[in-house]
Amino acid sequence: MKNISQPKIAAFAGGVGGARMANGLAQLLPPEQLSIIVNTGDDFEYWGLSISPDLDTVMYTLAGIANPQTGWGLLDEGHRCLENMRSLGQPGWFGLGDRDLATHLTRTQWLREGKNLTQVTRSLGEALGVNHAILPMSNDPCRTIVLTPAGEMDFQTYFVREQWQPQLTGLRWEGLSEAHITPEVRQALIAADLIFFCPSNPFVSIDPILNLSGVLDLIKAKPVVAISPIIGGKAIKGPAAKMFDELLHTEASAHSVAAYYQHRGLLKGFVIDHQDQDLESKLTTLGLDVLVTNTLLPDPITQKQVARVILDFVSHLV
Ligand code: FO1
Repeated sequence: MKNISQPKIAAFAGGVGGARMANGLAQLLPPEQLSIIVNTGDDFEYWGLSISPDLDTVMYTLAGIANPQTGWGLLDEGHRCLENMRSLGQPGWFGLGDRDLATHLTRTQWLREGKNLTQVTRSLGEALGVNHAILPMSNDPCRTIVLTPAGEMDFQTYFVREQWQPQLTGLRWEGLSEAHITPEVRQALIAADLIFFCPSNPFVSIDPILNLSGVLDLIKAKPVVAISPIIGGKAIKGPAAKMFDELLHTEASAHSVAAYYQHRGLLKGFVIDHQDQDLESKLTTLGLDVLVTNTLLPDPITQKQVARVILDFVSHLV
């Protein structure tokens, strides 16, 4: 019998909600019990720099230096470089802050020197005092491409430049057939007693990880628990609700999130907010163990409280 009081958790995360949930777990679980596997489908090149927004958002959040208003980028940030880039006729739609630039310059340099993304992320995290393993899902590029009636575009152009307003007709991943999970991700999935899907966008944060060859096989024998990123039919941030409508032509709800994952028979447990407690019985008919609790994650103290309730819940599932 596993030492269930010390379950090893592999958490899948992307975006601000994912980072905040990971931060709650990281406050309660030591590094040897928590691996955070992060989406890299949002990665792109901008100003000649290699940008990995979801890796940086997890790293900054765990380091306690993320901008609390936006959730991404750094607090106490300036934008002098951005101003000058604009005056030089450079694009300015992706707001890179002055302090944040150091991360992108360093990542770009280290990648150019031959470090892989996992090594770069480890070194950046160590420099910022983050002890938990922040694991890119792959060292290979596997970029989310958004399909719209007007053509396709990379994820950041859709999400930031177009403020995720274009109507989606589909998604695809550039490089998916050549991309591999990293040895570190493989090891984390094999060692995990439980897989946890953070409250991230199922389509552009969790699916890019699940799509990678071998991941579904590595997790199918494990208990998987997800927390809904949709509360009261709405996403806290970003296009998740809009994507249920445009991609699946279904109404966004905690139930549609669970059903989306259950089509692949993925989940054993599901966490929903108090606002959605009327969905509990419907969810149990999907064969799910359901936890109803607060799932809003505005600050580190609340993130830790939510994580504690979730860890108590999942300890009965491993
Ligand atoms: N999101 C925005 O909506 N506007 C921005 O200008 C912006 C800049 C930015 C810079 C660095 C970074 O790590 C993230 C940034 N984001 C910005 C957020 C980012 O686009 C999203 O958080 C993820 O890609 C979605 O998961």
